[in-house]
Amino acid sequence: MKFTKDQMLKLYEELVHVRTMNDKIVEFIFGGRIAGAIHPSLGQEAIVAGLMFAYENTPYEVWRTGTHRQQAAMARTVGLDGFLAELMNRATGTVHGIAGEYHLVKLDKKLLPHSGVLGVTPPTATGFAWSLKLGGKTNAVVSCPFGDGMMSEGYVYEAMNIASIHKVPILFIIENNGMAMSTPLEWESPIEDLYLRGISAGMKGSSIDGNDVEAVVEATLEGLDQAAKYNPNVIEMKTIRWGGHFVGDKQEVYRDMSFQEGLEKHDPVIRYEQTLLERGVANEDHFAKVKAEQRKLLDAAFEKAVEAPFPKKEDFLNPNIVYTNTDGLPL
Ligand SMILES: Cc1ncc(C[n+]2csc(CCOP(=O)(O)OP(=O)(O)O)c2C)c(N)n1
Repeated sequence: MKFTKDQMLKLYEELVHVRTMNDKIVEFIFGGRIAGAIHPSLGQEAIVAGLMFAYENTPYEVWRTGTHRQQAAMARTVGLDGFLAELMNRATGTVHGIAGEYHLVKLDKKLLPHSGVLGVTPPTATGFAWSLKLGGKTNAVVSCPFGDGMMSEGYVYEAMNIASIHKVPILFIIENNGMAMSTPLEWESPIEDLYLRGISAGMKGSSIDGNDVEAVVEATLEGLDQAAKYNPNVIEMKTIRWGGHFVGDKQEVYRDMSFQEGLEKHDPVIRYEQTLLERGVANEDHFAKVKAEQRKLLDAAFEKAVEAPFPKKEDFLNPNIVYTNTDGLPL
């Protein structure tokens, strides 16, 4: 795909947006301003930014599942202010702050459920995509990103098998960051290339450099296109988890920390800056400007969210709040 100058600048802005959101999450947790186990996408920004861009630049209606590492993409789907308030369990959140990011569902915004139980999301997403086909809905697809650890759960194989047999309009995206909590990939998989799991289910599949934001966009657009033609498929995006499993997790206790050597070579933001410099599309002043703008935007958004009140006790028992509204369903 040939990216226009505007598209390249937009992609850079998205990368910086995702990186800044990660930085803000770390700042708020270590600053004692929010609590809970939050799993940022530090080092994996190209996947989050690339998916956000692809979802907004495909001709298809994209129903999508979130993950515990895709805060920025989920925020883009449901709205930044509502998402951040939800992340912080504030009453102004997308679903009144009672779901948090893990249990957030917003059907009228095409955000499908994702489960905290590893492995459950691909089967439910496959069922939803199958219903789109059975209901005669065309030009609508499901995008289902998940990690390498989840790929080892039995349900995921079954989901891929069913999707392949019934030609369901779904794109499976495996974010292979080489770690599942404290388990390195080689302890849970005898093969390094996880897209082969999809091939074994009879789907098309590929493996790409998940730290190359343009490669993520191109592969995702193609994968969505195939899915819309009832060719379910899988893309493995290889990346590196920089931090612990969640903010505050002491990964040095269990992880071989040699992965940190030369890490900047894989930094998706630095890499794209080099690409834009080489192409003469942007300069250092532009990079600094975008970083300052994103910082300002997210400083304000995080402050607004954290200042909001918590939900009331009654909200947790209110069925109109607890259960998702099915108004957004297409069929
Ligand atoms: C069935 C189940 N087992 C274990 C867990 C605990 N757990 C939560 S996230 C996670 C690792 C997920 O790894 P991966 O799918 O690679 O995603 P990543 O966190 O690396 O993005 C584990 C083991 C869980 N939530 N559900």
